[in-house]
Amino acid sequence: MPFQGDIPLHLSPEVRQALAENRPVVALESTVITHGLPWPENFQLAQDMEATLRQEGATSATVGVIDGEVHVGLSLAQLERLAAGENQVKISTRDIAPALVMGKSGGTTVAATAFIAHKAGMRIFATGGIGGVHRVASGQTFDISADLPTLAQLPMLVVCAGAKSILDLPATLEVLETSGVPVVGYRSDEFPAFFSIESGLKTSTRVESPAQAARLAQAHWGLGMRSAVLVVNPPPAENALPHAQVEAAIQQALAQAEASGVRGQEVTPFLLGAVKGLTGGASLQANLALLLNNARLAAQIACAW
Ligand code: PSU
Ligand code: MN
Repeated sequence: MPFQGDIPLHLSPEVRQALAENRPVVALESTVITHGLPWPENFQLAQDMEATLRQEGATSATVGVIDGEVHVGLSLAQLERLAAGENQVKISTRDIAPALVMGKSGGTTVAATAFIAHKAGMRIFATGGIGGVHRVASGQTFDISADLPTLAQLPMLVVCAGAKSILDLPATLEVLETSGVPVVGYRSDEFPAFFSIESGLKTSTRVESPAQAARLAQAHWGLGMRSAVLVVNPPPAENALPHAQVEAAIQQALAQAEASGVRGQEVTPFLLGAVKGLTGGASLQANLALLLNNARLAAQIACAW
């Protein structure tokens, strides 16, 4: 009976040591590697994220599932397997146990990564954009990412560039408000729309420094709150795309999704892929730049902790 008792997390030696010595560690997700970016950019990006964390003085803990084992901190060979491998599954919170039992390999979403990182004793996590409330296409009634209920329940500080405007951003912000998740603009009052600095929506508060972000999260949890703190970092201006340009691509992507009858966990990767195709290389460059930007800020917050 291999699964009696607690499921072991396989920590890399670096992650184990950094946690034991109370040094800064930042968790990274891997659905962006398996389902969010094309090969070989995904493999390069995974390495660049880790290098960025190291340069800022933090240890990287990329979370993923390999052959039915949960890993926190991946070797280069394991990163390459997730990036290059066929048939990698997308693993959200509901999918972790099935992946373990079936011996699968795959990338963990924001929800699954936050869950595992918290279990491993981490507090800080960097990603590109969180999942949220989907826009409702005709014939479909309801689609809310497990990222939202997970952020409602886990005391993790998550650094992201908001959420992609493939989602219903006002509804996503409302659910975060209902869930008691502070949405903290990093040197900005505006909720970013991933590729775009502007969304027309406001954050609930802002901070001016990594140390202030750390203090805000400590105060939130010091009160006894159990919800996440979402630090939203605008994408770098050099690579950001105008909101209107992205919106035109999204309208087309949504129409394609509806025509092809895409449902369930395929919706997000389908829309992301369609938007990427429609905006050309510009959105890929923006995506890579904002991921590194978020890793940098997360490392600075971890170091200020
Ligand atoms: N947003 C992106 N790129 C991504 C994702 C979201 O810009 O790759 C991934 C994240 O891993 C996120 C997941 O947790 O998609 C959300 O999928 P769903 O809506 O099926 O929960
Ligand atoms: Mn969904």
